[in-house]
Amino acid sequence: MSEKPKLHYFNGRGKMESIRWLLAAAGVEFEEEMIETREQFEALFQDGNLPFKQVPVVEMDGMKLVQTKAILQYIAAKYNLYGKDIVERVLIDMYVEGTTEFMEVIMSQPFLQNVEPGMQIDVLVQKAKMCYLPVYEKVLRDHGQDFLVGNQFSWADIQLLEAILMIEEKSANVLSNFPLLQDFKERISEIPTIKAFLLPGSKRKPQPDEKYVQTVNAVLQMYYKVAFNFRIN
Ligand SMILES: N[C@@H](CCC(=O)N[C@@H](CS)C(=O)NCC(=O)O)C(=O)O
Repeated sequence: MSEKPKLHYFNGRGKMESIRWLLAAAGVEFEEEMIETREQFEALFQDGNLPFKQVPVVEMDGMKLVQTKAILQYIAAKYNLYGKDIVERVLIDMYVEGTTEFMEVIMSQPFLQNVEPGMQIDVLVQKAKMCYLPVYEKVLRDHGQDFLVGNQFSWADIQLLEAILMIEEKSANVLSNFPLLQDFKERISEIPTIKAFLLPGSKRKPQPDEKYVQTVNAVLQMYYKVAFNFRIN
């Protein structure tokens, strides 16, 4: 029997959360090694085998996987959540890229300084309503099917649900003008593996709090002072 994947990351959402969602949706149990200190972070890379010295790191199938997108693509392909041909695959990639882009803006928000918090949330919600959600509503309307791609449950559906729930945390009625996305949310949330992941006590992480932000800042040290540049256009 193969070992459970082991996820190395902070005890919070960040770039690992979509990986947690995808594994959970695929029905794969996993373990987590939470990074709390700079020493732990550096120890991860001491053998020199991890090229970018960044997390997420996922140990699975005898490999230490890095780079979030590559990890997600591997898991999606392995568990048949990545379409049946290259046309479906590119659609899944396109839809996933859209949700990733949006979730990354939300994710970086607690680490930004000198921007008034209410202002950030207003901009995010407006952008979701005007630019992102209409794309997915239209896809569902145009083909009239239950899932985004190929009439089959895929990584694109999983990540869209993750993104919808994240936006709803900022604005509860954000789906009010998107009836097909409301139905989509209900439908995908009922898939047994996802339903279980949405229950309290699962490995799904809560919204970032002060402690999470402090830990990430302390572990990554200088990194956040230079890496984030908030784009609102
Ligand atoms: N392209 C990488 C970026 C990963 C990344 O920026 N990770 C951050 C934590 S969320 C990190 O480890 N930063 C430390 C560094 O770059 O030195 C991915 O998508 O996995």
